Amino acid sequence: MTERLLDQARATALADLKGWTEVEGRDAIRKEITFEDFNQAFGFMARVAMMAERMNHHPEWSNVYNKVTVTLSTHDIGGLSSKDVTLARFIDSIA
Ligand code: H2B
Repeated sequence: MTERLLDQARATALADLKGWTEVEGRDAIRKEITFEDFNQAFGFMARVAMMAERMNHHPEWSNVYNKVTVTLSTHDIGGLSSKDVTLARFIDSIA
């Protein structure tokens, strides 16, 4: 069972993630990433999509030309879990 990140564990995990902000009104984190062009943005999305399938953990996201906005939250538990942190770290490693 995936557990919600709370208190100190949550604060520590979020402190390590650069550029991610907490979403107002729900337990989720968000980042807007800017690429050189649409091709770079879509290539990034394809790599994240494959990881998301492997993890069975999927982002909420949108794309406008060279920008991708990613929101991460664990729907099954209605909040942040270690899966969101893992996916955020992967995203930062390839963005
Ligand atoms: N993605 C995210 N972000 N949160 C979830 O709780 C989740 C998911 N659950 N992808 C998975 C799929 C679940 O709905 C399926 C049935 O395994």
